[in-house]
Amino acid sequence: MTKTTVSFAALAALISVVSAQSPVWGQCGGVGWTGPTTCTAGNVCQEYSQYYSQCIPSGQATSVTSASQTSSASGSASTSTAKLHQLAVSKGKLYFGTATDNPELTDTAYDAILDDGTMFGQITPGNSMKWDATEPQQGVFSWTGADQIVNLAKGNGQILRGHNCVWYNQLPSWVSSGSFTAAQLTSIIQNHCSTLVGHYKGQIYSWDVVNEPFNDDGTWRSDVFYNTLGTSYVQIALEAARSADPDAKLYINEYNIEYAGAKATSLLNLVESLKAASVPLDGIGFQSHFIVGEVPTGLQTQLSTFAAQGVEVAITELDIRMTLPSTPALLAQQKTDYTNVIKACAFVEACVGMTIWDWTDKYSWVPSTFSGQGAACPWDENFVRKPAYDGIAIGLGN
Ligand code: 9MR
Repeated sequence: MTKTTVSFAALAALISVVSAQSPVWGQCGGVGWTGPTTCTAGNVCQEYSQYYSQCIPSGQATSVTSASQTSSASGSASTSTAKLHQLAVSKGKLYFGTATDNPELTDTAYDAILDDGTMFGQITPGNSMKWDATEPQQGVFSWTGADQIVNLAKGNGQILRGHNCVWYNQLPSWVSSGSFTAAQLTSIIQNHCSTLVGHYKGQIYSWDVVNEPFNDDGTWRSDVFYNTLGTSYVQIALEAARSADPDAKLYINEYNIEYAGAKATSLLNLVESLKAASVPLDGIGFQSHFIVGEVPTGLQTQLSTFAAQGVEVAITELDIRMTLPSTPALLAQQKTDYTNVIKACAFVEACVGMTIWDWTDKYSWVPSTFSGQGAACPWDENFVRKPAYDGIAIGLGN
């Protein structure tokens, strides 16, 4: 009878592979992925494409049409040879940039494109500066993920947008489920924003200090901040950020303000009242998560209207999704749509730059949130440029 001997080291390695679990927002699957395929408690492994699955909080999981079923329709290709950040600068803009996220950075083919400072002159961390990542327990700050992206951008000569200090979403439960007095929550916000912004003092071009404060009907969003402090939380956060880094541009970032309506009006009124009260506010971010064929025609007017209140503006999270599968007609419309968004910013002097919410369909947030939709980025999931890429170049005058 033969005896099988397993070395202790091999056994330990096996146990660690079997027992390891990815944390929230960590990768948990995809072609070539050899790490953990399960998630820590409270999170589920959500497939974004055949190449990438991510741990997300259980409440945010949806059923997904895999982006792998959605490759760009054949016959549609980009022909532009221009580099987007270079074009933006030649148009007098500060940057053309992209969001990225830590788990993607293990993808070396992805990195090769991300690291091209002539393509992307600006980076926004998609998740790693959020409250759940940076202050998971009260007073305990964690910079690992955010530092990785800040260092990468600095190494590439790319400027950074910080995202974000105060948002109703991706809050650790000690904040979202806490029951605080107004004084306690004031000091919690001050400590969070000043520590976060202060940690990166001098390294961040602009901060989304307050993210998504309004409901679509223009009422204030009900969350721990508004429910405890009323509208004053906005001022508290902006002032804390200003003292922590006087040179960073301080933004409020919002969606569905790209066309005239109740939400845009509420934000405009807020800008006016903050300015009148000399609260530090430098910019308004237009997220710009659009649908093919439905880009608001009033975008340029909206950018100008906000700029007239004495703030700069920026396109901060652009993507233009479609119902899958993509077709040549949808991709052609998407190209036109990208051109129109970029032109709107190009024509408004106070619009400083544009950021896409990741550059490739491989890592887009869209399919996991809108079932059956995707293909929202200018590069497909195989890093092939789509007609949308040429659309951006055209919008930048090329
Ligand atoms: O891109 C982010 C995605 O990975 C997260 O799952 C999601 C969870 O809330 O947040 C995404 O980014 C959001 C951004 O922070 C604020 N505007 C909307 C973006 C897309 O949901």
